[in-house]
Amino acid sequence: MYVRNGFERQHRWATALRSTVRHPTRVRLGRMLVVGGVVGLLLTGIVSVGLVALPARGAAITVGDANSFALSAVDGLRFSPDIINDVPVGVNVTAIFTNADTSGSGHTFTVSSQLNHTIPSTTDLGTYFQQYPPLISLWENGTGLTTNGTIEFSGVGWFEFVCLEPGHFQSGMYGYIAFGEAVPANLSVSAPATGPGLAVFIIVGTIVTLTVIAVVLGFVIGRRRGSEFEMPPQRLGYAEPPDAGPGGSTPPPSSPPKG
Ligand SMILES: [Cu+2]
Repeated sequence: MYVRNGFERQHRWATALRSTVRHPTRVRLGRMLVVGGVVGLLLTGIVSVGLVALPARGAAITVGDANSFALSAVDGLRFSPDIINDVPVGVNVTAIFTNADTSGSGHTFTVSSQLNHTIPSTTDLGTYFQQYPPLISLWENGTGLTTNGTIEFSGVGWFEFVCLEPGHFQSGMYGYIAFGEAVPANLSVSAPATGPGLAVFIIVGTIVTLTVIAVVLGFVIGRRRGSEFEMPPQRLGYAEPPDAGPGGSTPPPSSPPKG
């Protein structure tokens, strides 16, 4: 009775300790594992979808001896590829332009005629192309549709190409095409404002979330294991072991009685 009363004074603490070894907590732990697993799978899916949805950046092709090349306008206001190397010089080359943008937006493939020149992003393209008529300008308004045209340049060098739809160039819809050489390495198409930023956000968010889940699970599991080893047996409802007498002179129970 005395011992029992003593534990009743610690009612809340004792209850908390006891609850850690009961089945409901194992069920709760199982639920946490399931929820954590589901959350992890969902986040993995989100990351996968996010990465797939992002257009390939810096994709390059080399035309070489071919007499045609293909490129697409893709989701996110990008060209793919956006680097076209080594187009043959002095011959008609067919450009095959596909509108693969699932948003339904129209796009153009419009190549500047100003040799080895990068168009500043603040340029008004209407005015610019009046001054420098494009080498080629293909427009395709329908998703999944393709249009063709030819381009020819009798020299070695590179040109920038853009999309003329309002705001698309400013959003990063441009690329470079080089005749008789590769596009210079210092020319690259800048990352879209929402593309890699969004991917980084998703990846970092996933890492943080999974780390939090791991820490929480580690804490729960560690607490549960700790409770198995550290909890005093009487708090688990077991009988207390017999006290050793003063001086510890109690004989071990295996000792045969002397007679
Ligand atoms: Cu466009």
